[in-house]
Amino acid sequence: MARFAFVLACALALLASSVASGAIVEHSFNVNNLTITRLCKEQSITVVNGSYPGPTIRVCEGDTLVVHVFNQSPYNITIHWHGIFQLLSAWADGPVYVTQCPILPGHKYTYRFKITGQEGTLWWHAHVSWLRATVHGALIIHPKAGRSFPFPKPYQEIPIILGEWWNGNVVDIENEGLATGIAPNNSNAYSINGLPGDLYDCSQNQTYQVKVVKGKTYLLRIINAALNNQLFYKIANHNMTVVAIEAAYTTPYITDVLVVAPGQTTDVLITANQQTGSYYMAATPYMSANINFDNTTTRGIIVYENSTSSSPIMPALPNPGDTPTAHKFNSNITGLAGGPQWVPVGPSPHQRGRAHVRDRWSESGAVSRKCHVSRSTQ
Ligand SMILES: *[C@@H]1O[C@H](CO)[C@@H](O)[C@H](O)[C@H]1NC(C)=O
Ligand SMILES: *[C@@H]1O[C@H](CO)[C@@H](O)[C@H](O)[C@H]1NC(C)=O
Ligand SMILES: *[C@@H]1O[C@H](CO)[C@@H](O)[C@H](O)[C@H]1NC(C)=O
Ligand SMILES: *[C@@H]1O[C@H](CO)[C@@H](O)[C@H](O)[C@H]1NC(C)=O
Ligand SMILES: *[C@@H]1O[C@H](CO)[C@@H](O)[C@H](O)[C@H]1NC(C)=O
Ligand SMILES: *[C@@H]1O[C@H](CO)[C@@H](O)[C@H](O)[C@H]1NC(C)=O
Ligand SMILES: *[C@@H]1O[C@H](CO)[C@@H](O)[C@H](O)[C@H]1NC(C)=O
Ligand SMILES: *[C@@H]1O[C@H](CO)[C@@H](O)[C@H](O)[C@H]1NC(C)=O
Ligand SMILES: CC(=O)N[C@H]1CO[C@H](CO)[C@@H](O)[C@@H]1O
Repeated sequence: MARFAFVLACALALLASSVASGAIVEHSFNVNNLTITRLCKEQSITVVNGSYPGPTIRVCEGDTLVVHVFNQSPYNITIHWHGIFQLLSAWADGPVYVTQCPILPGHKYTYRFKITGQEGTLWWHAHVSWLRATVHGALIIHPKAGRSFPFPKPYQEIPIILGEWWNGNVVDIENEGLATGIAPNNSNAYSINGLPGDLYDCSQNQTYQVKVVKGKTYLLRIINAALNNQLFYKIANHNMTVVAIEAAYTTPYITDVLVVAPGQTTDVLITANQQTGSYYMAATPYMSANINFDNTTTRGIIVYENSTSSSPIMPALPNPGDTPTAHKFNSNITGLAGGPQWVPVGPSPHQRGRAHVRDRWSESGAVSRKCHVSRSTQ
């Protein structure tokens, strides 16, 4: 239903404006507390609009996105539009103390920027402290009306947000790490669309499930919203065809495993072409360094329509240190030369590989907390 509504909205935008100018898509975000139970424990987390993950934003390439952020949380907040080029709108990018002062508790701020030259999946997240652990959501950019994907139209699109969960307040956990100089506490779980899945305590009923129809092809929009770890992602018995990363189309690449670094996105097509039944999708870390990390596994279930199976098939996952698998995947991804929004960069498509891996601290705010911009801008 949502998908059809969205297609309609794109068509209306086409009627209402010229093809070139795009529509204005306007939303409000209320940043507030949510009391939630995970891993046997009730705790208060910071989210947008009372949901974890937060709302999915959908635009068409060429649209202008306007988001009014009302900070009803006890924390300083900014929102970063991860991966958006921000052409001529750098001040809307969101990293705290880099492009703006924080939105103080009780204050509001409006982000306004045009999205051009990008199609696919990105995401938005808080860019203050570790709050992005729970303040995040998908940002989906469709081709503008009259244009199509450079691959067959999928039956349905399914956002898959991989998250990282702490038993405890993430701001306190970060501050504890900064104060002691010792690595902050590891996370206690990973999650799929906010649910840790049945390998964790008290989480049997918190396992993400999605229904598919045999014979249909689905576009999974996979986002690694974890803070610290690259993740392997697999679906039992199903290959995936990678068609985009970071809102840029790729040469279609068939694989049975993905590696997605924190902050990165990968769009894949899967066809429900196996026996009617149920199949686990699972994410587990890829970690080549010899350090202590959260080595747990999150999983969700793909259920074929009319399946009567009560024991889903589990994929065999790579070991955390499986660098050959990670390298094979990363080194095989190339841009879709000549495809929509393609811009030749550098001497060869192979040099347009995946972006560098974000380092543990790069977004956590080891920066000055002084702000010289007048409060009236907030
Ligand atoms: C967030 O919640 C507000 C208040 O209920 C609502 O007006 C707004 O449409 C919601 N935003 C999104 C993106 O769903
Ligand atoms: C929101 O959560 C924070 C952190 O747990 C807590 O300090 C604050 O009192 C909560 N505020 C409300 C209004 O519940
Ligand atoms: C970090 O983990 C330790 C050991 O489990 C725990 O005692 C401490 O409360 C945790 N810190 C925070 C801020 O939750
Ligand atoms: C899970 O759901 C079932 C059925 O609704 C219920 O009987 C069971 O107690 C729940 N388990 C947990 C751990 O919440
Ligand atoms: C997955 O792709 C590989 C290589 O193209 C192929 O050998 C294999 O049969 C495929 N597996 C499934 C389940 O489609
Ligand atoms: C995860 O790490 C712990 C502690 O290092 C270890 O005991 C455990 O076997 C590891 N689990 C997996 C699945 O690798
Ligand atoms: C599922 O079962 C219903 C009722 O028997 C049937 O109409 C439908 O076509 C089946 N779906 C698939 C994908 O086989
Ligand atoms: C929130 O931002 C203001 C303005 O930069 C700053 O003075 C204050 O220390 C910040 N609060 C926290 C808890 O970082
Ligand atoms: C299909 C393809 O491009 N395969 C390449 C994947 O990467 C490895 C190196 O890691 C190459 O050997 C393969 O040819």
